[in-house]
This record gives sequence, structure tokens and C-alpha cells, in this order.
Amino acid sequence: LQSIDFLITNLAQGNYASLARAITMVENELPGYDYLLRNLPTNRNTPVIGITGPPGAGKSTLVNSLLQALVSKHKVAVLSVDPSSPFNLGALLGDRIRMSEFYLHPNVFIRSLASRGALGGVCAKLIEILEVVQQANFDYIFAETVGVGQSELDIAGIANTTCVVMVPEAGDEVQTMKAGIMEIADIFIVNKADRAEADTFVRNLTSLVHDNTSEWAVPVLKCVATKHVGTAEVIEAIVKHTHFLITSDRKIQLLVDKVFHLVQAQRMRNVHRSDIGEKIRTQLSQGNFNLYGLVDSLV
Ligand SMILES: Nc1nc2c(ncn2[C@@H]2O[C@H](COP(=O)(O)OP(=O)(O)O)[C@@H](O)[C@H]2O)c(=O)[nH]1
Ligand SMILES: [Mg+2]
Repeated sequence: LQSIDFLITNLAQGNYASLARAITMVENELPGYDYLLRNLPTNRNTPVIGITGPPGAGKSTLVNSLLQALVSKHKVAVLSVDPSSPFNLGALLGDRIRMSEFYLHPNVFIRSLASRGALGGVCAKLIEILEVVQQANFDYIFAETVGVGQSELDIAGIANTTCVVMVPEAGDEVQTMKAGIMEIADIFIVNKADRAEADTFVRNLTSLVHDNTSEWAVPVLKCVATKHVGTAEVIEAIVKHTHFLITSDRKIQLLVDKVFHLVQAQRMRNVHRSDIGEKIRTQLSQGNFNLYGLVDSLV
């Protein structure tokens, strides 16, 4: 445990080797990881910016462009999570190539997270890992998650600011946008704005967004990430949203979401489908299966 205290001290000094080691500990639940999490100093306020959206929308390219704009003056961490493809290293390799110029930059820490198991698990893991990254004195932490299934909705409960990256599609297809996306986006980014349909798409999206009457006016920004066009506006919007959060009640809501996820993960820690199946099989064969009896024995 002394070595973990030492690790925590090194983290606070922004030591990347210690950070990498601490993330690996948490990611793989190595011995001492509980102690590590419970002994991290609290009250770190580095903004966590979630970048989500469909595969191929240009999230990694955008992050690369954000890095280019930020790294001369700021320390930036990038976590990339792809819960949809636990065994597909291709996506991660692609990210590696797109951000390669910053891999060795002293102000940049990039880490791909292997995701295993259920999505709920991924979510709790990401919260835990972000707690660790928060210790290492970054100015910004970006978390890129692939917008598939529930994961992109979950990132909203984890990130302070959620950027949804979309690509222009013909005509009115904005209307068929996945349920829940409107609610989670703090900033919409229409990337690949070099495409012909971009302006129509932006106009349609903007009119949809303006139907929303929340106190934060969600900006719809155009980008060409490959050419670093629009990146400065994205950073401006992120900074503005960070300031907005300080004065709003969202901070409490975010913490509620985090606690909820972590409680859920802890309660489910020893509940496995295979064990349940085994118990059901035994009880059925013994003729004493009772649905609620079994549930009660698990909670
Ligand atoms: N035309 C165009 N292509 C882009 C733009 N941004 C990214 N791309 C390309 O889109 C592809 C997917 O980009 P990537 O960043 O890996 O997407 P991700 O899956 O969302 O991370 C790559 O081939 C990029 O070069 C853009 O603004 N315009
Ligand atoms: Mg990517």
C-alpha cells in the first residue's frame, strides 16, 4: 500500500508512467486498485469533454485537430473507448495513426481503453479511470466514445461537456436522429462540412436544437477536422460551456449520475448470468425453483 501512496504522489506531479500504471491497475482491477481509488484526493476540476458520434464521423480527426490547437499552452489527456468492438484493434489502430504526431508530445497523454464485458461495466470503469486521470494536472481531458447503442447516452452522464459529432446527410434526415441525442448534446459538431449537403443539414439541425428551451443554448458548429477548420470555435464553445456549468445545477446532476453508475456496478459485481443459469438449473431439477426466492438470494 505504501507503493500505492507513492503512485498517488507521482500522479499529482503529472508523471505519465505512473498515470499509465494507475490506469492499468484500475482497468484490470489489479490488487490494490480499490485502495488506490479510495485514497485519491478529491475536488479535482479538470473538465472532461466527451466526444461521441457514429463511427467514421471524424471524432479522432477532430481530437487531433483540438490537440494541435491546444498543446502549445495546455496539458491534454485523450482516452478513447470503443465498447462496440472489444476485439477489433483496427479502430484503435486508426486512432493511433490519426493522433500519431502527438503521441510523444510532452503535454499529451493518449490512452486507448480496452473494453470488456457489459456496457454498464464499461461506464463504471470509465468513471473510475477518469478519477485517476483527474489527478494528473491536465487542463482538458477528452474521452472519445463510439456512438453505438447506449454508450453514447452514457457518456453524457460522465463528461462535463458532451460534444456530438455528426456528418451531413442529405435533406431531412436530421429528423430521424437517434432518440436521446438531442438531450445529451451540449455542443453539436457537423464535421465534414466540406460536403455539399452540409449547410442544409446545419440549418435543419439548428432549427431542431432551438426548439429546446433549456438555459444552455446548444451551438451547432461546422468543422472540417482534416483541415483544422472550425476547431477554434469548438474550443471556444467548450470553454463557454465549462463556465456555464460552474453557475448551473448540472454539476450536482453529473455527480448523481456518476454515483448511480458506480452503485449499480458494485451491486452487480458478483452477479453473473452463468451463475444464475446454474442456480436455476439446479433448483428446477430439485423442484424448488422460485423466481423471487432466487432474486432475493442475489441482492
Ligand atoms: N472530407 C472529410 N473527411 C474527414 C473529415 N474529418 C475526418 N475525415 C475522414 O473521415 C474518416 C474517419 O475519421 P475518424 O477520425 O477516424 O472518425 P471516427 O471513427 O469518428 O474517429 C477518416 O478517413 C478521416 O480522414 C472532414 O472534415 N472532411
Ligand atoms: Mg475514432
